[in-house]
Amino acid sequence: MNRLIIYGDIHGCYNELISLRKKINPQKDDIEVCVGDIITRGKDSVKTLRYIQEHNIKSVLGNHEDKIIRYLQYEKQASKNPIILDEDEQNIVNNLNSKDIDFLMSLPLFMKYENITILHGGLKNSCDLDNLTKNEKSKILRMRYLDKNQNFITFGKEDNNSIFWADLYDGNQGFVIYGHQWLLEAKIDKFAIGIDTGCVYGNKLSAVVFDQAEYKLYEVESKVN
Ligand SMILES: [Mn+2]
Repeated sequence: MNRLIIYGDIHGCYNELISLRKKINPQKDDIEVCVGDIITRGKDSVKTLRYIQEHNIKSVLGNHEDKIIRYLQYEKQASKNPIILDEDEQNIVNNLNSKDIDFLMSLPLFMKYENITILHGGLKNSCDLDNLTKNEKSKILRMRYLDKNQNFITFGKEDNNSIFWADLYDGNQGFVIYGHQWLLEAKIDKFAIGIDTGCVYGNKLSAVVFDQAEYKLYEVESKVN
C-alpha cells in the first residue's frame, strides 16, 4: 500500500528536506505533498523548487508562492507593479525558468486524498472547499487566528480572545494537514495537524506520513543557525 507523505513549510531548506526524505525513505508508489511555502527566506529556494519538481513531489499553494505569482502576473501588465519584493524574493524571481513558473502557477489551493485535506493556512467551519469565494481563497493561504465570532484576524492583530482556527475546526472539510503558523512542535488536534515547525527559523522540518489509517510524524533538526 502506498503512503501519503506531507511535508511542512520548507522555505528553501534544501539540506533538511534531503535528510527528512532519507529518514522517511519514500517508495515509488508513495505520494508526496508539500503544504506550501517551499520557497523564500531560506538559502536554497530555487534549488528546492527544482528538486521538488524532479522528484514528482506535489504541493499546494503557500502565501509566499502566491506573492511571487501575483508579482509575475503584474509584471506582464504595463502598469506599475504594486507588489514589492524583498531582495531574496527578487533573487528568486530572477532565477526562475519558465518551467518553474508553470509549476508555481499550477499549485492548487488544496488537495484531497480520501478524508485528508492538505492546505497552507486554515479554514473556517463555514467554508466549502468546492465552492470558495475569492475572499475565502485568500484566507485559506493566510489564516491563523479567529475571533469568537469566527472572523479572520489580520496577522499581528491577535489578542487574548483570539482563537487558533484549528481549535474551532469541526472536521467538516476532512482531516486537515496545514502549515503557515510555525510552532516548536507539530500541533495535533482532533481534526487537524499543523506541521510547520519553523525549520527556516532554526527549529526543525516536519512531515506527517499516513499509512492506511495510521499516521506518524517525522522530523529533522534545522541546520539554520
Ligand atoms: Mn506561510
